[in-house]
Amino acid sequence: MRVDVFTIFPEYLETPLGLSILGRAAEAGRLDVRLHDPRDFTADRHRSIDDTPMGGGAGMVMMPEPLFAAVEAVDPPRPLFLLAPGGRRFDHLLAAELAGSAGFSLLCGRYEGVDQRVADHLCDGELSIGDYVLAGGEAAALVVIEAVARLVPGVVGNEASTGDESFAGPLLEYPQYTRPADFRGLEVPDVLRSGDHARIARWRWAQALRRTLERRPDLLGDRELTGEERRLLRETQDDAEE
Ligand code: JF5
Repeated sequence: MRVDVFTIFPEYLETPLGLSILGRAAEAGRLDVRLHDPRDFTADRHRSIDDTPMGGGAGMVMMPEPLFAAVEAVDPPRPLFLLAPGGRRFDHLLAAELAGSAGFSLLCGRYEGVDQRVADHLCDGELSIGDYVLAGGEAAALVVIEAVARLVPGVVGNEASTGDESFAGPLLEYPQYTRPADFRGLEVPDVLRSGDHARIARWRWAQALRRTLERRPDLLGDRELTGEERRLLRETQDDAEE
């Protein structure tokens, strides 16, 4: 998968792209992230990438020339998304869609914004990672790349580990524990030490369902619980009250 990123701060992304899952994916040849600095495509002496808002007002706006020049010179994989608070909300479904493609590209906005002609005539769409304003799109680009990359086949070593996790299915994750069984008197639930795999699977499903009902009922939509789910909650009532 190829991902091209247009950013005036390529250094912002370099280190995280070389670490952990993203670094290994790059080394394995499964992920090819290319960083492009629009400043390298400026024509003027000062290598300007921003200018004052036409019509007046505070702050600076990213100029169209260097952004168009950079994207046209590179001819990056499409779609090209502008990262901005007003975009389509990025979520697991879109991440999975992008993970199944050959590639895509991201343009990081900065300052008070980007000349509207960039959004309208250069990009294919806008993506938002949430309802808050960042200083620039770089952190959002990293979120998108990481969420997509780990769904690309072969990137996360354990294929099973991305399938049944939160947001892949309709439920939140069940709680995980590791050794020691007793940490400062805080004990790992007995069921997980029982070796009874059917019971463990049922307990985990109950926990996931309970957590989802408590923390994110919106994920269940307006559907009724199935008979099996209601039985499960009743069966594991005691665990919940521990
Ligand atoms: C940006 C103008 C881009 O702030 C963001 C953002 C928030 N959610 N998703 C992205 O992007 C940077 C700020 C101002 C354009």
